[in-house]
Amino acid sequence: MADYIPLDMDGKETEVKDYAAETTDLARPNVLLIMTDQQRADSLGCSGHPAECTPHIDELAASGVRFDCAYTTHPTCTPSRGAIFTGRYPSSHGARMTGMILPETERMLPAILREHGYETALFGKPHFAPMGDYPDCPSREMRRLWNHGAHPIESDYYGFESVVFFGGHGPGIWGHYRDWLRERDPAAARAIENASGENGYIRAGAYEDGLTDMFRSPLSAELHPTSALGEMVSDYLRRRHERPFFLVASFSDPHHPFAPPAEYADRYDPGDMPIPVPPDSDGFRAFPPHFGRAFRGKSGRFSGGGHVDYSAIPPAAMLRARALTCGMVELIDAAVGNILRTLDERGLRENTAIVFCSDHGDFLGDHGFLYKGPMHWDGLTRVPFIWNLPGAARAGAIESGIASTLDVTPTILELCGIPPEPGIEGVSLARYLRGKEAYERDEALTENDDDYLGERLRTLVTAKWKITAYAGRPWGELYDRVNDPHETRNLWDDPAFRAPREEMRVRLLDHLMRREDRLPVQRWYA
Ligand SMILES: [Ca+2]
Repeated sequence: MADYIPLDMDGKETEVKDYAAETTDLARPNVLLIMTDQQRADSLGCSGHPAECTPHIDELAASGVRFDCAYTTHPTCTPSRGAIFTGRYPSSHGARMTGMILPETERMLPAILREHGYETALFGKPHFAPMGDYPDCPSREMRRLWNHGAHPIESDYYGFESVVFFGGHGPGIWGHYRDWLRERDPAAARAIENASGENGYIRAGAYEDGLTDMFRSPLSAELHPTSALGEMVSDYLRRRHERPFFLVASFSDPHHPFAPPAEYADRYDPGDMPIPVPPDSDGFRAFPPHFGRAFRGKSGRFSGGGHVDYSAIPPAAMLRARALTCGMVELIDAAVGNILRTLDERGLRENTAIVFCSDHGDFLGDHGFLYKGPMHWDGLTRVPFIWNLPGAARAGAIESGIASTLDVTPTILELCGIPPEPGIEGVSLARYLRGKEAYERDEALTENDDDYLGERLRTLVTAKWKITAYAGRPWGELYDRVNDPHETRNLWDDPAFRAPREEMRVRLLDHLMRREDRLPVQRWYA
């Protein structure tokens, strides 16, 4: 790849940088990527959540840069995670929706870093392949294999030299966590194994107003997978490392079930939670047809939550889901605090770049929905995104420009002094983070191929507008983000907004064409 000069989105040769010189202030940094699953951007104290349950993550933001308008590339696990670890949109890396295997031919960030001398380790949930027990699926993450004693992932998984694997959600998580639990508390491990139900969920202590996936975890905070992950990552940091590390801590929470340990479950009063955006009073008639059908539980199926009749969920249960989520987020924050303390104790903080993000959000009651789906409102598509670089010029900054988790891979490569790979579609934030460049990104794309529903949608967000176009459909969505921040009025068919709709449609088309996959690379003229 040495002779390769990458092209930017406009097809121009990018500036050839002196990467060695760029990294002198942070030579060969360690990188710690902390990820969560299905966590909203507004769930943090530093982003304005009134519960203020995230003091440690807030500290990362206070001494780093928090992107206040960061968007996911896809609102479900595997496509979004694939984009975070390749810098390529789901339509380019190939895992277009969850339930697919991320192609192993993709150039993954850990593999590139490993080639450049990094030690690469992942703790927690990868979800690069399906986790369900599909008989014909060769996935190494599937529950049945692990629960029958196999350990199909130990090392060499998508460029990670070592993997401590957690599969699934809730207290019934499988993988190496089960081994840890068996050793730590054999009776608790047996109880989990005997009670595991569909999807590995264990239901215990359900709330009277709740859905079946709102309950108190039967595990104590100390034995909960979130705490276990914090402890395992801290143990890793205490070990001696001969090489710089790329370490991923990937929490399975606050993804549903809404099931924090008992002592965290009742800590937040549902009555104190921010009130969700109400469902459309007109039955979603001004929205694409699947919105109203999905709300009434009549959509058949879609990726994320197509099985639920949302119209039957009482508002009190939505507030309960929010309060339980606060409990899960607080436990994540405690685990992050554990990891940060260990970094400090080991003297690693001054040479470790830290990133905090989530793969996507959760409606959590907004517009009457829970979980996720092909409705790209902000609760789902906007994510926490914090960069904390030692000695960085912008400590404490809040960047309100549009950001994308597509930029994780190119940014980490540049921070580590490694040239960009062909095919990367994100842009590096490294120079911005170091205070050497102004912030430039002004739009972000969220893709969604929902094969269950037969919808292919693409959303482009700018400071002023959000547009969603549907392949082969006459309908779409247009929201005025400034005057309608809760996205309650779809302006797509409003004649008064025809001009901005067409401008945004052209801008979306231009973005799609400029970022279309550039692989394979042209090597010669003919
Ligand atoms: Ca997810």
